[in-house]
Amino acid sequence: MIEPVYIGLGSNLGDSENTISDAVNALSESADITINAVSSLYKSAPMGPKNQPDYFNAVCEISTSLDPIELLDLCQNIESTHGRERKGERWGPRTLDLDILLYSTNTINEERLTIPHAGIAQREFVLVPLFELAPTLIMPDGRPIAKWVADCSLDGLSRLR
Ligand code: ROI
Repeated sequence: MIEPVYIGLGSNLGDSENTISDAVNALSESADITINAVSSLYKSAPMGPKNQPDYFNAVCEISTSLDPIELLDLCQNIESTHGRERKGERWGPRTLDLDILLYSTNTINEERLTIPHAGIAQREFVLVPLFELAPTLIMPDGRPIAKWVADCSLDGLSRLR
């Protein structure tokens, strides 16, 4: 299916800016993915434990012929290539996080994958870059993304470039 899919990128360990641009390049190297747009880069205060560095966040829009689980596998491979370790610490710092935020208008509830990504409504570091790319997007609950942004605290978020 070739319909817009949105991927959230986050990093707060190492050279986060480079890691995020490398991750976009890695996605674009897949024959099954076209990058349509990449948001500005944002800096955001950590959600969860505060004793970790600020995060860099961005969102990209892709078209892909991969199904959601194939795309998840690819994202997890790219995370591993960038030194991501899954140590089980909940909401700890990470070199790279790639989250499938939206996969067209699909709702998915599987063991490995929840789409829309859980917690998206509280995450200004996801909603604001997503809004930048798709200001007229209708979210899976039928409400416009502008309403989701309006209902979300924007404290601690800044746009870098
Ligand atoms: N906080 C911010 N600001 N940005 C993230 O990408 C991010 N990712 C996470 C948790 C630990 C929830 N906090 C975050 O996974």
